[in-house]
Amino acid sequence: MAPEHGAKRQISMVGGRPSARQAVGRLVSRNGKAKPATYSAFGLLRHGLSQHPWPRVWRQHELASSYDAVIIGAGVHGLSTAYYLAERHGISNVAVLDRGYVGGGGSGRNTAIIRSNYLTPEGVRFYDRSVALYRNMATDLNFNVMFVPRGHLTLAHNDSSLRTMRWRAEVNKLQGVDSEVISPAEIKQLVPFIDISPRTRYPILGALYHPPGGIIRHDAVNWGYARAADALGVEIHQNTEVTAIHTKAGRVTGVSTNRGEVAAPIVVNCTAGWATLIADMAGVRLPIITHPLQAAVTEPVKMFLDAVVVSGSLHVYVSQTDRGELVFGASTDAYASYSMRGSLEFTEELAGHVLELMPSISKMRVLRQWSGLCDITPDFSPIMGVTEVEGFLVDVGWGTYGFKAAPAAGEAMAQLVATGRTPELIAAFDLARFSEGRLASERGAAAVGH
Ligand code: PYC
Repeated sequence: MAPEHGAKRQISMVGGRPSARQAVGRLVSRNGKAKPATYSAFGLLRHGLSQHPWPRVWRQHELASSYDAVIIGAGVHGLSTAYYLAERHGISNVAVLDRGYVGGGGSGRNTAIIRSNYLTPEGVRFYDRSVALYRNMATDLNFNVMFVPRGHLTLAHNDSSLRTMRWRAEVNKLQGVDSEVISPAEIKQLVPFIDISPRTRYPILGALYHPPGGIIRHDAVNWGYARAADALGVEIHQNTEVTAIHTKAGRVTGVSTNRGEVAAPIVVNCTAGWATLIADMAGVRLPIITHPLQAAVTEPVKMFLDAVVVSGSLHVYVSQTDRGELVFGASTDAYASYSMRGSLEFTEELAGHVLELMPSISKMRVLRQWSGLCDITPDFSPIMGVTEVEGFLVDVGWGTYGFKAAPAAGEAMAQLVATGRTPELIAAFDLARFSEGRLASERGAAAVGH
């Protein structure tokens, strides 16, 4: 355990969970823990025959005047923090506030890639914990999150990126994570449609192959956490914008919202895109610059691409969903902005790069493109933990890594709230590292160059 932080909690962790009767459509298990209603073939049949509506996946509440903890942001980080607070630590008098809707920010806009093939030992250990939690998530949350570990390939098109892939493979192996560098012929076996000929503009020299990597259904992860947190007594408040954060004598006391005032001894900033603006409200400055990141999806076709394929040099990553669509992403837009508009330049560049890798898909049509916001820190690692304002905690600065990190981040942040101590797993990602000169650079593990 890292040293205790100054923000020792003064809150009493009274359960506050709903009774079995209050939790309509929810159950209380034999060990006394509240659980969401089980989704099963029998349940489906019963509901079909009885024509009874399914219970709401999460409920609406009046906003109370105080909570043990307020979490800002009902994306996957805020929801997972709330879920683990309730599930692991019995702290359920918690409000998750969001000015929009559940999963409406980066949590519903990412390309849903899961992996732990990072560059630093701290990063590998941390993201590997997330992969482990994702692996069991469907069972833990009783929600089909559709995680498929299809394998993840990061292509190397020049000697220096091949060297970085070898470096990452060695660091991964030392941390017990399955990654190795493979040859173009082995790549071709995994991805038959890829062009590995030496005549291309960026010939493929090898790849970092990471079998545990894969894809998941991101909306299902958001909804699964929201449903499970709600069943444990957490309140989710959509359309509830935080307009101010209050402090007294160096510690947080609560927030103002468009629906009223809320007192809380703990406020956790789990926002992305607007993390700096929220932190500003508490008087905390974060070393973050926000850039848009665009993505696109094609019409569905028969399955032909099993692995996730990433090319840093071509600034593109691609995977095929279970429905058959190809999902593409690229680098962040070059300029800092809060805009979430797509651009024609993005689609044109993306198409050119994808066809350099897979010329045979030139007839596929792009159906949709969209954009999200990435909060980028100087070392491409997140900022998790305490701030100079007691009780004001941050889980921010995720750049392009946020979605895949959410289970481990939520678990660790919940532990920090509950115990007052920073878990070892996230100690390297504290805010103080920027003033103390101990960065944790994960730039070399970015899917594509930014
Ligand atoms: O880091 O794997 C990644 C990633 C994919 C899309 C954005 N980031």
